Parts: sequence; structure tokens; C-alpha cells
Amino acid sequence: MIDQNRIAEDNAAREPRHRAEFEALASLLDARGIDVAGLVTRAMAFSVAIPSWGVGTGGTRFARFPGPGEPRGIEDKIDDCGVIHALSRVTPAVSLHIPWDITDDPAALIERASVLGLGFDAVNSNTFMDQPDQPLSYKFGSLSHTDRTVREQAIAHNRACIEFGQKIGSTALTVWIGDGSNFPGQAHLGRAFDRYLASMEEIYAALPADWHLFIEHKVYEPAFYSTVISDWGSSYLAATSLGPRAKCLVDLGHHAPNTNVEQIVARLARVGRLAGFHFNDSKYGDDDLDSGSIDPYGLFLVFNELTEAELSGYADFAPAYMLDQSHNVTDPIESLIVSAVEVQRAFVQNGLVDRAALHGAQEANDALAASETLKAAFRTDVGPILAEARLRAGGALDPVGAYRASGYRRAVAQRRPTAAGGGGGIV
Ligand SMILES: [Mn+2]
Repeated sequence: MIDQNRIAEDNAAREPRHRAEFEALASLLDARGIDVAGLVTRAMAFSVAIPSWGVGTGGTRFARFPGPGEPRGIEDKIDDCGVIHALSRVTPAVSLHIPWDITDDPAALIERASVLGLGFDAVNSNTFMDQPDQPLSYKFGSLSHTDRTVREQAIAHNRACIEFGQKIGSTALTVWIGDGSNFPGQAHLGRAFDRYLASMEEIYAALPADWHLFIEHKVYEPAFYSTVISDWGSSYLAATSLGPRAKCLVDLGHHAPNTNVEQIVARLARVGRLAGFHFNDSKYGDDDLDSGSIDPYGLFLVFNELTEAELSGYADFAPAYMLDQSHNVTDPIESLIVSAVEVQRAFVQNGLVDRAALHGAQEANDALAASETLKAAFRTDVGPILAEARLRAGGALDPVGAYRASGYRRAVAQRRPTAAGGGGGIV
């Protein structure tokens, strides 16, 4: 693991420069009437969950090129998540994928996680692929399958996810299905949605009183002609039909190109149905690239809407934040650290927006002033604020630098055998 003394040593070497940068930014912000201390507090209050599958090297549908020291199971994944949190101090929860992460000793899992300062976020069901011991196939769908027995198997799996989630302290189930069709006419679009709803009603009925059901939509892939829950409209229809504890989860990569995602966020927040996010970035489709690596302004604009929603005092507004990325060419730990910090950056930058000026410009139809008000916040480098928040929480001023210096990857590569490469696969 990452030695706390080592982090302190690394910080000591970097602190004089950090202090100078932080003071410079503080006086710059002071001149703009912005209190830097409030922004450090804002940064420290933020957190984003790590998906357990994110710490393994991802792949494409063509191939997977494994990296050294990949996690062998849930224990190793928890350790890697612990490293990310120790350095970034912004990722205190892990989101598990069932059945990949299931264990017959949940108490030991909780203990291992809590030692590292970690808890558990939403559990994710998996009916988009077949498991080795599974009697019926999901080749032609799961919760919306034409065959009742397949649907029942998928419902039972989701119920099992809830039961496992209860043992580790989760309070939400995220359901994403790959159900859909590849050919016009292959599926009855209306009946497929009806069957999905009927299945989800049974899952919703199994939710403990303090749980939420997160519905994740995706425009296409694996289905290429139609997808049962393809967009936020379908997700919203399902959520409202199921009940108040069903909400719509926004994965930033799951929309058609050029979709105004921040507007979807504003709509869902307005009606109390925004479950939360799977953060990632993309250039073309569901690329699952690192958050903020392609369009950091888009990420900033999502947080602008979230900040507005918070200020509006909408009922039932408590979005869950999680990363959902696939790391094909980087060390997943490094990518997740950088991504978590990028999401935190977008959140903190929105604390800089002159809301009175923005709202005034909106009311006056001054488009340019409104745009420039947002840009003024986006262009401000809040890096020293994020570093200060990490420092105060016991993290690293330069988390990737400290991680590389720690030799963690080399050390785990010694005891974790090289994983198999070859064929495609998302994780
Ligand atoms: Mn996702």
C-alpha cells in the first residue's frame, strides 16, 4: 500500500512551490471578491465513487492488452481503490459489479475497505453477458427477453444484487441492460418496453425502504438498431412508471453525438429524477475515455447545471457521482486519480461563477456577458485549491507523481501474475 510517511515526504518537497502558487491564487481571487477558503472547503466536501471494474485494464471489442499487476479479484481491486483514495482523497467509495465482485465473506470485504477509508456505493447488476454457470442465455435480451424464464432469471439476479448490496451497506442498484435489436423488425419495440417495465416492477418491489433504483440508458451498443432504454426519455418514462425511488442515471458517453447533456441534467434535476452520473469522456461514441480529457468545458457545464439545481432547492436532489471509464493505454490507477481530480475541478470551478452576474445577463438577454461569466470561472486554474484540499485531507500534492515514486505498480506486479490478453472485452 501507499505509505503515509512517503506521501508526507513527497509533499514536503513540493510544499514551498505549492504554498507560493496557492497564495498567488488566493490574492487573485480576493481581488475578484472570492473567498479562497470557501473553495477549499467546497473541494474537500466533494467525492466521486470508483467503479471496481475501472482498476483493471480495459479493452475494445477487438483486443485487450493487459498491464502489469492487474487486480486478480475484489480484494486486489479494493487495494487499488485504496491507493487512489489515499493519494487523491476524493474517492471514498467503491461501486461493485455483480457477479464479478461477489464474495461469500462480505464482512471481510467491509473490513478490508474500511481500513483504507473506503465504503460502498451503488451495486451494479450484469445481465448483458452470460456467466459460466448460467442456465439461460442473454443473447437475445434479459429483462425484456421474449421468454419469461429468461426474464425471471434476470429479475432473480437483480434481487440477488440487492441482497448482496445490503450486506455491504449499499443503498442503490444501478441497472443497465444491453437489450435491443440489430435489425428493423427483429423486436416489437412497444412490447419489448412493456416486458422491461414488468420486470423492473418486480425489482423495484424488492428494494429495501431506503434504497433507490438507478436506470442507466445508452443510445446504442451492444444493440445497433434499437435499444430498449436508449435515451433519457425512455429512462424517465420507466422511472415515473415505477415509482419515486426510481431515477435516471446519466452516463456522459451514452448519448447520440452532439447531444446537449447538460440540458438533460437540468431537466432531470428539475423533476427530482436525477440519479447521478457515470463520468467519462468521449470523442465519437461511448469511448469511455478519462473524464475531462476531451471536453473539459462540457464537464464544467454539467456542473454548472448541478450548481443551479442545488441553488434552486429542487426536491429530491442528491445525485450520486461515479466514474465509469475504460483504460486501455494508461495505468488505470493513474487515469482514475486524474479523472477524479478533473471531476472535482469542474465542481470547484463552478463555485467561482458569479451567479448574480450570470442570472442578470440571462434576464437581460445578454448572451455574450452570460457566456463570458461562465468562461471566467472555467479559465481560472483552481489546481492549487485542489492540491490544498488534498494536503489538508492527508493526500498528495501531486498524486500521480507520488504514485509513480511509490513503486506500487512494480510491487503488485511481483505478486499478481500477468492477466491473459487476447480477445475483446470491456474490462
Ligand atoms: Mn455507465
